[in-house]
Amino acid sequence: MKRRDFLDQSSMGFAGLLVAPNLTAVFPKKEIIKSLATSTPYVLSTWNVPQATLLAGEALEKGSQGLDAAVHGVAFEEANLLNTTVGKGGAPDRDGNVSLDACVMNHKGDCGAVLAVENITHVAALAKDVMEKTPHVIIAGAGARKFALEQGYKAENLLTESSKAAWKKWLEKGNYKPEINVENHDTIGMLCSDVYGNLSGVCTTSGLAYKMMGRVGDSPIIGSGLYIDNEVGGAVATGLGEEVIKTVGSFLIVELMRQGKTPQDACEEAIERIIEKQKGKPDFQVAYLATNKKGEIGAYSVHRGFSYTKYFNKKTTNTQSNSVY
Ligand code: SD4
Repeated sequence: MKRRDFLDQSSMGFAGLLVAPNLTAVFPKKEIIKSLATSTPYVLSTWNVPQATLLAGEALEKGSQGLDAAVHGVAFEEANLLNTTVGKGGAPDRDGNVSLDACVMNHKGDCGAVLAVENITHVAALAKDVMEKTPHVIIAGAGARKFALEQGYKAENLLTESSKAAWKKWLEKGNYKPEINVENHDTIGMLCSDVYGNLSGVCTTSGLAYKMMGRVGDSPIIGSGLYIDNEVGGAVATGLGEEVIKTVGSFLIVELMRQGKTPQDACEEAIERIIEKQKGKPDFQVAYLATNKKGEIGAYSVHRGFSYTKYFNKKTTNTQSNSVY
């Protein structure tokens, strides 16, 4: 029996019993923004990032492949000094180094990632270069920086004066605790469905503010921060990466969609997997955003405050997701 046939049958049979019951009663209205037949392009981004999402959408309208459009879109936030969670201007680690993580995955299932890279702003593009120009999937740290310089990327100081001042203030107490994130921008996970009906994605971040030096979160880990299966759909994550990695969140969501769940139900189940392991109400945020090949969208988070931006029909809109708490 082919794996697909097995999964189709199992979703109707015993696998259903293995699925944890939903903890919450809130089910948002299903939003379907395209049918497979129309191939109208669309973009979904974590958080409120209208400009990045618009740039990606416009590239798709001009016929860009999904991954090219996503890398182009997130580059705007990577260069945005006011965004302290992505690219240049990102918050540093506790030793004052800004180190960036990113990964990309395309409709063919090819992927690339860079981990803990210093001095390079456009790490999503660099992850794509790892995918396209090397025999590897992941390059980390000094090796990723070296590869970037060989490819012609500019070495830059990514620590801005304001990020430095905020870090110095943090050092006064040096009390490290992941914050519940309710900001209106953060790690960008972006999913692009192009005019060819193909799905690709990118995830780019400076990671947790004041992390330990060398700490890497979920964002550049294929299957955790991002996963695409062009037969099924794609998912991206934001929030406390350690919790996403423990449940391989984005891969889990795509596999749940493969078994027949809607993106919304799949995101809710992935969040519930995280919550089940906690004793009581978690003091961290995790959020997921997903889409399937029908163009259905799902978004869900542990705490209130997560929103996603959508580009469709030449317009961007920002939508608050539902949450457990
Ligand atoms: C990380 N997931 O490094 C990232 C951080 C993030 O919202 O997404 N913050 O764990």
